Amino acid sequence: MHNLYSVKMRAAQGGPHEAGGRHISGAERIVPAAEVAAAAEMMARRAQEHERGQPDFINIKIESLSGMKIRELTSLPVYTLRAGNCGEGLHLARRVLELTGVDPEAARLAVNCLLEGPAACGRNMRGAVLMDVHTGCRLEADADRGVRVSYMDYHTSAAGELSIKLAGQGLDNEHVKEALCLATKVASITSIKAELCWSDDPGYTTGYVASARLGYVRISPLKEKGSDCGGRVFFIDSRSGRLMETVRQLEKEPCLITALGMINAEMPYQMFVKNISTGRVPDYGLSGE
Ligand code: PML
Repeated sequence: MHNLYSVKMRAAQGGPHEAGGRHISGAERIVPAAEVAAAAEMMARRAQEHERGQPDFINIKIESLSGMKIRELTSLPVYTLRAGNCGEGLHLARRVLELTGVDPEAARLAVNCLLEGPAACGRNMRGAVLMDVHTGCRLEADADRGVRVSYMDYHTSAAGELSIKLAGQGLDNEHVKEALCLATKVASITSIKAELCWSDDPGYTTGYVASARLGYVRISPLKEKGSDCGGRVFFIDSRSGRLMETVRQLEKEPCLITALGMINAEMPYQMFVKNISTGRVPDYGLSGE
């Protein structure tokens, strides 16, 4: 894996993000030199066709990753849990967060933070909230900016296989592929205990809880159709003393997914708990569920 480039796009309406423009779309890839032009063209088109609106600012950034160490990862196993409505979905999300070791009050605060949207989480914040796993205290240095995860993609061979596997469960769409890639990078950083996310796209109501121990747990729905509230919360143990190093890894360390975890069929919550307590996640004390 050499001669790779990072290609990133961000688009906004009403001027650049840094001048108060409204975020419309963002994407990123890591590709060989020969695919840079095609990736950039695809991103420009994607920015212009986004359901959140027509951007008047599109930034495409291309950087060589030459000389940088690129970590190779296996994607998290995927689970899907169905809820009767958003309230039930959010309740499930809090329970799964608690299974990862997030304090119940921190889980409640994280859900509220995403429900209340950008105004509560920092105006125009495109990055993620960093929250203490025990206390629910916000840890990011700049609450308006948040923490941005960057420099991640699938290796070409894994991307093809992933599409086939996801299609088998009716999940072969960009939301799932990009979120699974990001969640896998985030979960691979040992100081991060869990992540909560749902999309700010008004038409996309599924979200997830992810962690290295439980996998990528999709929950549907987590929000009402038509709502543009959404975002990400990463839970970190601030007592680890690794806050700055964690932010550096999230924002700067390149990762490529070269192998794939299981893509499971939709299952009830109780079966999910049984699955993780008897199978891949030994020694986790979930048998009381
Ligand atoms: C999925 O269906 O697995 C994706 C859920 C989160 C999507 C986040 C986003 O697209 O902004």
